[in-house]
Amino acid sequence: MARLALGLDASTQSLTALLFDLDRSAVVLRDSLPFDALPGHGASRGVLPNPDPAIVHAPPLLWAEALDHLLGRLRAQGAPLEDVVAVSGSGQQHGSVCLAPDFGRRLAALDPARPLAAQLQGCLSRATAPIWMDTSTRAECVEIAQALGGGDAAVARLTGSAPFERFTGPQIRAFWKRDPQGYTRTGRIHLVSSFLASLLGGAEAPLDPGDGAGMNLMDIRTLAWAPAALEATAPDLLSRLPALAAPGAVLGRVSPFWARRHGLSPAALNVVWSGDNPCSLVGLGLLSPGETALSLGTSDTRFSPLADPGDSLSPEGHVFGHPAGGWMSLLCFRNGSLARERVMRHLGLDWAGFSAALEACPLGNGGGLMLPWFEAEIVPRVPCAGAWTRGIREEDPASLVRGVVEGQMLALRLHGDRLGGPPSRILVTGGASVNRSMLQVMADIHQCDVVPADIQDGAALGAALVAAHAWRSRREPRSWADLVAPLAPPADAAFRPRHGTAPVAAAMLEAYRAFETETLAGLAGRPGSAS
Ligand code: XUL
Repeated sequence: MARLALGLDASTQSLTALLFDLDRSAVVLRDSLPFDALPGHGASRGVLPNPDPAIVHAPPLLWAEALDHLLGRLRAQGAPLEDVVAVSGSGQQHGSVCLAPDFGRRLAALDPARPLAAQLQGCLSRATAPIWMDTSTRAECVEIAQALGGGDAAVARLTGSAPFERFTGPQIRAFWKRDPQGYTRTGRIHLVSSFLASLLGGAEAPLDPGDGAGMNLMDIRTLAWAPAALEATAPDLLSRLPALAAPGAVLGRVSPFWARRHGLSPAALNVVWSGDNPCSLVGLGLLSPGETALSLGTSDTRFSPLADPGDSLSPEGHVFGHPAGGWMSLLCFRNGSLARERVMRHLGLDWAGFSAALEACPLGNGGGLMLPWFEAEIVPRVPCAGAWTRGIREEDPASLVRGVVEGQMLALRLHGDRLGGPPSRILVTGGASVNRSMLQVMADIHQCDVVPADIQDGAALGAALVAAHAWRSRREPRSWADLVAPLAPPADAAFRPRHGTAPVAAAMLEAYRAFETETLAGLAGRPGSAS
């Protein structure tokens, strides 16, 4: 009989399941259910329409139905769910599900003969869940920073992040202000991760420090709720929050509901879930500080394990718990592919032409620099759009393409090193990671190896590995490193920094730092667009 770990990933638009074979260290089955396949909840691509673009909510019962449907579909396909020894999951971060006080009792009484979502009608004290795309809580962020004293930096020092609109604390404060009666009716506020783990376990599940840190409510050092942050957010909040568990904690067995309904082994361990970013870190096998991931997507994201949350917490970045223990840093640069595509389209190029232009100009761009803030930027915080250039030859495609790519890499290094420390090696994922010339620029500027990591469904894989590790640790001591080693991408695919590029990169970084500092000082307090 195989021994399988089931990893689930509830992302914005779909629910994905992976079965990981513990003996073969390999993924043996994958299935993904787009939420659009379940049309009964009024959502499109996982979110509910709203006339106000700042308000982005999702219907929580859609997630419940998706879990029921996907496990049923796996069973119908003949997936050996009876061989599953442990289950864990990954959830889109920050989204909050408000539940009536009897939620836990109702979970324990679910009837396996009936669909799950129908039985949860009436459990919600708020019909919809604000998710990470919601930006409607600026006022609450300011109020929380004021109430805690010391501004954004103080909130970041306490909770690992400055108050952000999408974080759960500001969202809870907005709920309490806008609908005090709804707040009073709420017995428990789960995140997407702990809501789904509760459904799997048939009992209220705790949060792990990876997802708990995405709320502006947890003390990032002690990994316990921070009373001052709770106080600054909403009244009587502690009793409404789930417990916080250790990373990878075993919560018990999956509920008999799942065994009877879909044939999941009743002996399978129910392991605490985490957020999708912490799970992706595990899926990429990143365990030690220095090992860094760059995901090149619409936005570019940099994340790496951290030994210590440190004192130099950045009001632009985030520190979360690491599902394998310790901490992780995360920085999200809004102008990723967004900016690259803007330059590509402006020059009438395709990606091959973009790469050729990049290679036509040597490292350093003859002293030219670009601050690639085509849209308002998150890191550093730039409220107005504008691609600021110095010494870029506007009529020369090579100079412009190199300007945007080098500007992005220098920003990744400058701000990434500040929060996450210098990388020893970079694993690069996401659509743009196929652009080889860009990876060479990345290696030259960061002065470390850059390895393309073709890992599918990193968050679901990370969740499966968390489940696998929890199950193994109960039997034989097995290190995290042993578990992830067989999945490492081949090192011979690495891009290495080219000989002689270290001093060039160091000079570029200094010039970029100075240009950025000057430009930000000039922009301070200046609203509107700079482009
Ligand atoms: C992280 C964040 C997103 C969501 C996406 O802070 O908001 O990455 O986790 O699912």
